[in-house]
Amino acid sequence: MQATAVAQPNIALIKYWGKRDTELNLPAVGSISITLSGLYTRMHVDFTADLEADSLLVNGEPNDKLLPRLGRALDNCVGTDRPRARIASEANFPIAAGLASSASSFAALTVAAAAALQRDCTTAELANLAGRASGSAARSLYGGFVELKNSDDAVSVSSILDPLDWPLEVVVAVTEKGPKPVGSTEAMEISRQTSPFYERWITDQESDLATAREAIAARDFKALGAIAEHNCLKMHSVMWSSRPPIVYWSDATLACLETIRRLQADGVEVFFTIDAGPQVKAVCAPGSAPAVREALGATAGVQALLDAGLGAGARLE
Ligand code: 2P0
Repeated sequence: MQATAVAQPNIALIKYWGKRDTELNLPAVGSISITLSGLYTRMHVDFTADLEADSLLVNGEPNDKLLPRLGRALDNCVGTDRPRARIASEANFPIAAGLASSASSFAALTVAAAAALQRDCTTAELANLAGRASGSAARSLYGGFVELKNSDDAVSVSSILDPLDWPLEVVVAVTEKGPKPVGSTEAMEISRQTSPFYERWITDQESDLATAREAIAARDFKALGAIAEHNCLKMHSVMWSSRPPIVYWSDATLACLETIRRLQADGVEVFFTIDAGPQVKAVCAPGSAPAVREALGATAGVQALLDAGLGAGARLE
């Protein structure tokens, strides 16, 4: 009754921020993301009949703080009458720092848990189960360019372009390695309840999704960059205008944006996106990554760079 799965984080180009149902963890808006290669979470789940309690190792260290949420995800995935589990997780990038570690963790956990108990689930079912644990995790079940749409009381997720058809690259500028001040689950609810911009964020999302979808279909880098940057800054405006304000940026975040603006002015094909954390993700057209890497590496406050291409969906090992 054990299995191991690997999943890669994904970065939303058109973001998910806000829930329409907190009980079922259903997003208020659709989203479009790219699944990364190079960064991964590997999750081993071992259900054992005589265990008294679940346990969790994260990169080899016991972790009781994250355990309850993973235990709830297992309950939700395979039922509360499940045997207790030994869970071991391993990631090659910082967790809980706005690098989408919950997406890859819950995608891998769901795939491993279902396989360990020989549940015969389709990818669409696994995506919904992963999404119950973390909205963005539903997208990491699929590779390349991925769209998440809302349906009645579920999500419907699909790959809209294969990575080989448009092999973009991503340079992540890590500006802080510590955990973020407020988790996105809590922050989204604060925004929904208090930001005067929240309603407009929701109503404009369909049009941003359509623009991004068209840009991806046409492989139009400029158009995709323009809508992705706009959607990202709009989401952060919702966060900043919440009460209390939710500000994930640091001065290094802004310095990275300035570097990217300078690269764009010099004709380098790159755009930025920023999630619930201070890291800046620079999305690069094929061939642009070396120049972006060099410029971000020389930007004040950048502590490390991570390189990624576009990768595959979650899978068993
Ligand atoms: C996204 N983020 O679309 C957006 C952009 C962060 C900013 O999805 O509450 O960890 O677990 O469903 O998936 C992060 O939120 O939130 C996220 P929950 P999740 O990638």
